[in-house]
Amino acid sequence: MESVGILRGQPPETTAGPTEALRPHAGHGARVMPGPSHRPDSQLPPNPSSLSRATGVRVGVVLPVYNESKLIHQTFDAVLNFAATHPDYHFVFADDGSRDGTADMLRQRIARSGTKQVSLLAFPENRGKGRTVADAIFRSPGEVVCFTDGDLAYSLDHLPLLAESLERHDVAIGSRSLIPGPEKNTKLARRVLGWGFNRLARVIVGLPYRDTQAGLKGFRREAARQIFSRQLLGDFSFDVEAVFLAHKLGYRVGEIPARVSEAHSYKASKVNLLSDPLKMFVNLVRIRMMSLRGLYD
Ligand SMILES: Nc1nc2c(ncn2[C@@H]2O[C@H](COP(=O)(O)OP(=O)(O)O)[C@@H](O)[C@H]2O)c(=O)[nH]1
Ligand SMILES: [Mg+2]
Repeated sequence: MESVGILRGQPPETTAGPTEALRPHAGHGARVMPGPSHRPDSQLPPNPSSLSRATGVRVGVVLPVYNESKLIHQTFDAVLNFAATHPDYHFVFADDGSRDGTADMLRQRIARSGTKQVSLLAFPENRGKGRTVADAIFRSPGEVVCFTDGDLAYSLDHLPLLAESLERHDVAIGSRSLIPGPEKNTKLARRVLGWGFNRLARVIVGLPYRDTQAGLKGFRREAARQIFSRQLLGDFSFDVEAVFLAHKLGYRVGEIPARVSEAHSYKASKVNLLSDPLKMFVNLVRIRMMSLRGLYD
């Protein structure tokens, strides 16, 4: 399968501009996400499409990271180990303005390791996880493109399962609900909020899935292009919006069990348990309204 740039007839570059050009809705006036104002400092090859063909990248993996300096060496070691036994995978770390040196650490590790299987896409300012993941997906090589949280909340062993599901589906999403209760490694408050949110997602935007929010998802390339070119919301609402778009566009969506690692349950989250659920509720209503107004068409 060809990559985004080839399909659109425009070679993707490592600057933010051309990515926006791939988005049919960019000049729509309804875009909620702020437009890119900076060139990313990127070590990605200039043309991910040619990389995909030249090196036979089958699975591209985007790892969003923000202020993860405490964990980044551990994550990088795990990625290098995985890459060594999976030569058809390519990883893109996606950082936007970490203030704790995460991007510098990654830059050094990539240079020192000499690996061709890991790249860094670093924006100078924080723009939110959703927007950064979407931009990295557009630039990532691979017949299929996945993203998974850069703090390795889900072990890399999940990736082959996602890729396998993408042989049968256009989109595959990780679901913590498919893991039995006691093994979920998620705090009770998050589980209750997650349950409530997914019920609301069912009622407000008609999604039949029990977990839209796990940071573990994969897409066939054309599905990724169709979905991420329509995205209007950044931040943590981008997950449910991506699943909503997959559903609305009629793509086959598969679910795989997503097991949160035990270590992750002790880690501080960037999700605010008071303000974020409220924002996400408002965003569900916005998704519904924007869909009714035809802004996703
Ligand atoms: N690039 C980028 N990554 C982010 C941002 N916010 C969170 N992340 C990353 O997204 C992943 C999930 O965030 P986290 O705070 O761990 O959320 P939680 O596990 O759901 O509590 C982690 O790897 C974070 O480093 C952001 O603004 N930009
Ligand atoms: Mg996390």
